[in-house]
Amino acid sequence: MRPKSQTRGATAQAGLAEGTVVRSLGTLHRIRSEEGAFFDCVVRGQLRIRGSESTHPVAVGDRVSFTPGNEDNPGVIAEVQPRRNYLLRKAIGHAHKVHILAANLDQAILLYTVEQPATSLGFANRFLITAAAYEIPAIVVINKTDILTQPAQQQRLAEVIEIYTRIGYPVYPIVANDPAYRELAISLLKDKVSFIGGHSGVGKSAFLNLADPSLNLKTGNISDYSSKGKHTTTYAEMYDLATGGSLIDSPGIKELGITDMEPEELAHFFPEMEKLRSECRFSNCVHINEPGCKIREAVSEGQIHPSRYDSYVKMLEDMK
Ligand SMILES: Nc1nc2c(ncn2[C@@H]2O[C@H](COP(=O)(O)OP(=O)(O)OP(=O)(O)O)[C@@H](O)[C@H]2O)c(=O)[nH]1
Ligand SMILES: [Mg+2]
Ligand SMILES: [Zn+2]
Repeated sequence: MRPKSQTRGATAQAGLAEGTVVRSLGTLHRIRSEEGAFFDCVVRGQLRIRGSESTHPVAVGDRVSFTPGNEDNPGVIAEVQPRRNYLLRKAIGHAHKVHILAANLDQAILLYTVEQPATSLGFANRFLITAAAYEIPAIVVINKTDILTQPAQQQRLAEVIEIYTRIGYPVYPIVANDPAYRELAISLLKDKVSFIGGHSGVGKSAFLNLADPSLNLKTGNISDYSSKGKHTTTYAEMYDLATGGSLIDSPGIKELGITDMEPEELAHFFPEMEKLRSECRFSNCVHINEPGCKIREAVSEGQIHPSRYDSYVKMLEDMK
């Protein structure tokens, strides 16, 4: 354990700069200092690791104090400040570990596609509920609406808009490679730190390019974007927009994860269930087979969309 005097704010320590992690690649972390300069830094044994359940002690969006390096040696991260919030997914190959995707967010953007590739409602629900659980406001952006030419596709689009609008999420149908949507993208991102999530190929990088064409990020080929899991973007990176705000682009995700939640808490993060919960006969109702359950009544009466209740049941099972 380190002496108390050294664990105080990093600003108290001479020679340390403060900044934000904008990218994290293997052992090298790129930091943007308060003055807007970039430094590549490594982590040394001295780092105070908060959230030790993570496979990775430093995440994009982390506020850190660091010693800048020079031409021959990378800088060194001294301390990671406590995270205001974060999003995570389960780490591949580590049953009990998680991978923090991004930290200290003002907003989570779910980039949804009806087709090419189709995003499942289950994925969308889990994304929104996870963001809510970490107190991150979320919005739904539906991309590739230009390819929905068949009546059945239009109907599907209308249904998705209806599901999420009704429960209170802002929903924006867009076409990321059409500059007519640039002003909208800019206004959604302005002066916020946003994370954009969605499957590989939904157009996350295209959305960044829409908001700021000077970023010129690599996007997938038209010819392979219908096949899932192409992963054109291979690591998370935070980009500052000329028009204000920062956006974290990341590789496509399969799903987000939640840790440390009690089963009775899950319904809190479904806005349409949260409203009705207090009307269940039992205060500790988990809305599966208890008598007098208002939530199940609302599902059978069509007030709660079946896909939302399905997601609820699946997420509850995952917690066991
Ligand atoms: N028709 C159409 N194509 C789009 C739209 N937005 C993006 N695309 C195309 O979809 C493909 C995938 O876009 P990307 O931006 O690379 O997707 P991504 O979500 O960043 O994918 P990963 O980096 O693999 O996670 C590219 O060929 C884009 O040009 C859109 O609104 N309409
Ligand atoms: Mg990408
Ligand atoms: Zn209930």
